Amino acid sequence: MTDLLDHLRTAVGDAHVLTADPDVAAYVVDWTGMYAGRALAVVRPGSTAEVAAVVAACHEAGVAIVPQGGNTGLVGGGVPDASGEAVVLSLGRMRTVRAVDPVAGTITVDAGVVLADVHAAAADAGRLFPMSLGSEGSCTIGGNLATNAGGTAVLRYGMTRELVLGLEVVLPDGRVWDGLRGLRKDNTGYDLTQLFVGSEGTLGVITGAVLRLFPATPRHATAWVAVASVEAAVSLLGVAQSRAGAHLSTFEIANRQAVDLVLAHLPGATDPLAEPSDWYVLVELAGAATEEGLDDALEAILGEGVEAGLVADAAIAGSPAQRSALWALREGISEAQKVEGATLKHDVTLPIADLAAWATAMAPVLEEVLPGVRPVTYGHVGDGNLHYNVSAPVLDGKGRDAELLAAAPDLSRAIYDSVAAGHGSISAEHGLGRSKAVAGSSYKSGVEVDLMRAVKHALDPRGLMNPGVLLP
Ligand code: FAD
Ligand code: 2HG
Ligand code: ZN
Repeated sequence: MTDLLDHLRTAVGDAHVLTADPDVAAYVVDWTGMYAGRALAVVRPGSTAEVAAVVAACHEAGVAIVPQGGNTGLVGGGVPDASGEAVVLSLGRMRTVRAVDPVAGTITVDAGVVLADVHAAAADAGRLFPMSLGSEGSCTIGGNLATNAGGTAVLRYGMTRELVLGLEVVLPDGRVWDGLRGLRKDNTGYDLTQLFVGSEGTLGVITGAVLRLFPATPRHATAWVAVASVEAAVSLLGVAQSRAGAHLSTFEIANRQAVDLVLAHLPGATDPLAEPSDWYVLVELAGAATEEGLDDALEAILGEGVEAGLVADAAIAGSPAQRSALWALREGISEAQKVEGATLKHDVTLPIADLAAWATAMAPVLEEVLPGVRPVTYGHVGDGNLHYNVSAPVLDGKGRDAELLAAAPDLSRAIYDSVAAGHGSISAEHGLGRSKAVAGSSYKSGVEVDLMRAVKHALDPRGLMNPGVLLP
């Protein structure tokens, strides 16, 4: 392997090939702390040509590559396994915004550009890049594309795959595919761009992307709403859709357990409502600077919700600071649950009409597997997507994480079997990574798995791109 390391140093410079334990430490453990591996080296190329040279050298040496962006993934897909045989290829130095075209509505970026920096570049041009994730200060466009990330703006703008027009990709043998065309219309064969979206680093390394921009929406009307049940939340969604139409940009849900964790663990978080509720919804309408009437529309939604017995109470943001405080209650849940202790994550989608009955039926099933287990349920109810995450039972004031981890296979199987029976998906937006690679294939038909394997084999016949991720 000395030869390979020499080649890598020649390709990217000595300073960007990391091998010492303290230097690689941050790259081999994921955000959750549940996935920790070892790496032959961490390589940090600074350009597409350098990525191509690194990939070609690894291909030649038969060494596996784990692409990594911001390392905020939640399914263990961006960190190596325990073998220590793979190279982690970090896109962290590729942070150039290559071009912004407000009239065409496009922005062209390096894959390592952080999502928040894309927001800022779009805003500087008077436009909006709508993807919105709690991790947006660290996650990268390459990671967003590789996971087909969702988030809180999917309801209005769609998943990442709906926000991309073209890609530049370094293929597993080191060749570069330049698909940075950015055309709205291009019916010239298979859609290769979409093939790489959601491929989780298993088909190539994304090095650049042309993304779609939208008109800016600087006006907001935001409310934190107490509702009695998931059923009430879904009914209120219907009211909001009818009253706000295309202005409805966010409709998120959280149970009391989730909000309690935020209030307990995140400094400055406060409950805006006097009485506790079993469930909450964060509703936001957004519009252009010239659009008036968002506040009236929000009040009409809440008024109709109260009359229909769906809404128990609500806090409306009266200032940008209040809006941020309401958002923090929702966006802080992942972090708060991590501070609380071990988390079993289940990122599920079901038909929206079935969500309420599913969540109601699931709680007693989990209680039977592990008495006292705490469902921390939240997510993108407007997309039919719940984060049905589970925290440990508390006994004598202490979370019993070891019991939770011991029961994890049974708890997750119960949840996934029930989701599959309900014609849902066991990964709505986080991908399969390492944590769900086996489960992902087991809930698909043989035909579907065969097709996926055929695509993988066609692009990466030597199986060097992120082995063990997505496909077991
Ligand atoms: P990484 O974690 O580095 O990698 C993720 C996967 O993509 C890995 O398989 C990796 O190999 C691959 N990859 C990364 N870069 C490339 C590349 N350039 N080319 C090829 N493959 C690559 N996700 C959502 O969908 N919705 C949410 O609302 C959401 N909220 C989050 C909130 C928090 C607090 C956190 C910690 C995470 C959240 N996530 C969410 C998950 C995560 O942020 C997303 O999956 C994000 O898209 C990952 O980007 P990243 O740059 O960190 O990728
Ligand atoms: C969210 O919606 C993210 O907040 C993270 O998708 C969910 O941590 C999680 O399980
Ligand atoms: Zn989410």
